[in-house]
Formats: sequence, structure tokens, C-alpha cells
Amino acid sequence: MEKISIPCGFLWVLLLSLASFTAIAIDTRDAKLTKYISSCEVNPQSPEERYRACQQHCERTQLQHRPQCRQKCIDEYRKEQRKDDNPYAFEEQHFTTIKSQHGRLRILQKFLDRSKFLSGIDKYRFGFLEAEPYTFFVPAHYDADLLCIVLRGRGKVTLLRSKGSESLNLQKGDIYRIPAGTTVYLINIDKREKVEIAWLIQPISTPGEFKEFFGAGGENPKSFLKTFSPELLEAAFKVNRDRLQEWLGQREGFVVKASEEQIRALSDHAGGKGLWPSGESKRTINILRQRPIHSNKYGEIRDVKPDDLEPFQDLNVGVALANMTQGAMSTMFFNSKSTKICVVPNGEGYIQMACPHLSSSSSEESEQGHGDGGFIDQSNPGYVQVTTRLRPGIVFIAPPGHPLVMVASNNQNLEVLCFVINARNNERTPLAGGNNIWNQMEEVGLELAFNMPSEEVKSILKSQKKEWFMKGPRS
Ligand SMILES: [Cu+2]
Repeated sequence: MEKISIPCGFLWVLLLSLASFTAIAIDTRDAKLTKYISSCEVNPQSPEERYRACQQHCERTQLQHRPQCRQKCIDEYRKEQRKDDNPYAFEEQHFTTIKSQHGRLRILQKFLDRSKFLSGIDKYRFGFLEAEPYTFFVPAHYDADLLCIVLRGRGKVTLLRSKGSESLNLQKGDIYRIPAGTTVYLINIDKREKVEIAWLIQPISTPGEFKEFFGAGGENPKSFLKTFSPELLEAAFKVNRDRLQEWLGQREGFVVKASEEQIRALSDHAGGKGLWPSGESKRTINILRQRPIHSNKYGEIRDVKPDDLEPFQDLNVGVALANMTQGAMSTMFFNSKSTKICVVPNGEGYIQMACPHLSSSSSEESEQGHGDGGFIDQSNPGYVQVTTRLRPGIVFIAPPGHPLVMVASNNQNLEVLCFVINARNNERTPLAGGNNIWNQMEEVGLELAFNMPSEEVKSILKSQKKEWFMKGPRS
């Protein structure tokens, strides 16, 4: 109830004091904003936390000062949001976290809630699952297809369907799919290391909206079984309600500790029948075991294409893993068709990208516009340099067509792992290095394009001999 009181209170004040069309328009945004804020698991340092604290403070002020006070909170929050001028990077405060004593599920906010420039991938969601050593992630199903990559640790996932069950042993680099509606549970079989899995979520009913359905008994989160009336449960299971209550009331949390014996028993359990029609083909693929498609002493890149594994074929999503040696960088390149949603399993560095969208949206007016897309000054396109610090925990987006360079820090190798949306027929297009596309241009074309004798242009373009990965900048 408390969550609803802020937007309603604000709506009431606004409607009374400014009963005009403008006021209603502004308020719809505020209600959305407040709803978003109150639905977030809040980071103590985040602007959302400060906004909430500000609103709570207003509730304690004298009644006549409250509208002004609330408005101030909103103004402050908006100011902070405007400072956040890199909509392609996501950090801790952009996730909603469902916590359990022995693990957590972190779901990234909707892409469109962050920026209208991410509307192309808004049908997807993104998340991380973490479970501590020797734990059991209780059975749940989702109204979404999940494409999963193991970022660290070892586990075993079991998929339950009406026609059978199947278990997959998991290790770092494994990619697998959990089809929508499959009841799934996971064990962390490692004694010391936590298991961390990244999820690309494709909701099947409402684009960008999905829910977890926890089936086993207990609280936090509550089992969906407890939603049904006792009479119905008694009839469905043919057990009296005292026993049902006991059955459904025991567990606390969705990641629970398991003993060594329990883990061993679960690990030894046979692999199941196989849920996909052609029983023989592979269910998982490990990106670390793929041959690098480009490799030199400065780095390497591996790909898993949508057609490499049968369960992925209809998704048109691939996975790419780039590994850069410390002090090295990738070439400057862009993706022809794909949007990449990337994480950093290990290492540090940064990505620099040229974006033509942000330059013309930095003014207040277009920032608050309603995505009409008509604001790009075609006569003079400007580009904004978008730089994102890379470290474990960060999520960043590389949209198609945007030239970028990834740079490893001078003291650590950098791993970048990406879900590649719209992967089929995507091409990485190199703009620098021995294989850069300019080298294919005719001499006259080069002269005209760069307004310089072609020999000079060629000597610049042929100076860097390395392809795909090279020595990074000095600083
Ligand atoms: Cu852009």
C-alpha cells in the first residue's frame, strides 16, 4: 500500500493545484517514474534511494509545505538522471534484486525505461543468477525463453517437462537454453566457488514482461501453490489441509543450502530422457572450446552462431567472447546488424564508441520528447564519444553501426562476453588494421573521400599491419 501512496498523493496535489492538460501530462510521467523507483531493489548510494528518502522526509513536513517538498524531490531526481548521459551502460542500481540467504537473482530494468534508443531490444530482458557453493536453486518456471551462459563456477541444471526430464552438467563458458514453461532447478556442485549465470530473457507473452513461478513450497518468494484455496488443494492432491500446510510451509528462500551428501546424490542422478525431438544432438555448447575466429598475441575472439546448436536456431541469437591481453585493444569496428548485450566476466578496461543519437538529444527538449525520432539534425550529424569503464558487474550495449574500440587495462587481461541479438549474417566491419575496409577503395575514391593524394592516404591506412587486435594506447 505504501508504494501506491506516493504517486497517488502527488496526483491528487497536482490535479488540485494545476488542473490543466499540461499538469496531467507531467503527472503521467511522474507516476511512471515513481512506480519504477518503488519497484527497484535500491542501492543505498543510488539516486532512487535518495529520491525515496527525500519523499519520506516530505511526509514528515507540515501539510502545506508538502507539495513543494515533493516537487523538489522530483526535480532533484530528474537532475541526477540527466547527469546519467550514457544510456548504454548499466550498473548495480539498474537491477531489481530478489535476494535469498544463499543466492540472488538480479534482473535488469527494461531497456526502454532507460532510453528510447534501446527500443530495438526492448522485447528482451537481461539478468544474473548467483548461487553460493553447495546450494540448491528451487524449481521454478518462467513465461519466457531463457538463453543462459555460465560465467563462473560449476553446476547441474535439471529441466522438467511433462514428457520427461533432462540434466545438464555446467561449467564456465557453457551456453544452454531453458524453453519457456520448463520447470527448472539448479545445484551448485562446487564446494568453494559460487555459480554465476547470465540470462538473456525473451518473454513469450508480453514483450519485455516476464514472471517467475516458484512451484516448491515455502515463503520468500511464496509458492504459487499457496495462492489456491485449501479446498481446491485438498481435492487436487487428495491430502488433508494440515498435511498440506506442513508440506507448503517449510522452505525459506529460493536458494537453499544443501549438504555434501545431498549434492552428491543430486549429481549422481542419471541424465534423463532428452526433451528435444532429435535425442542425439547436443544441448549445451561451450564457447571456451570453440576455435578462435581471429587470434594474435594481443587478443582473440570466439563465436557461437545461432545455427551451431539446435535449441538456439529459432532465436537468431549468438554469443561472442573477446579476450584482450593486458595493454592491448581491439581494432576499431562496427557490427553490421547485431545489437550486443555484453558483460565482463573478468578483467578491466574500457570501451569507447561513437554515437550519433546522443549528441542531438542532450538538450532538455529532446530528452523529454516522446520518441518521435525526428530530432537528428541530418544536415550536420554530430557524434558523441561514449566511454564506459569495463569491470565485472557492468552490462553494456553495443548497437549496430556504432564504431567502437575495446581496450584492456595495463595490468589485467579483459574478457568481454556478449549475447549477439540478430546474429545471423552479422559482420564485424574493421575500420583500422591490416584488413580495414578502406584498403579496398580505389585510389581516386580515397583522394576524393579524404581530400589528400591517394599515396598519402594509403600510407596512413597501411601503417597498422595487425588485424582485429593490436597494442593499446600508451596511457
Ligand atoms: Cu547511438
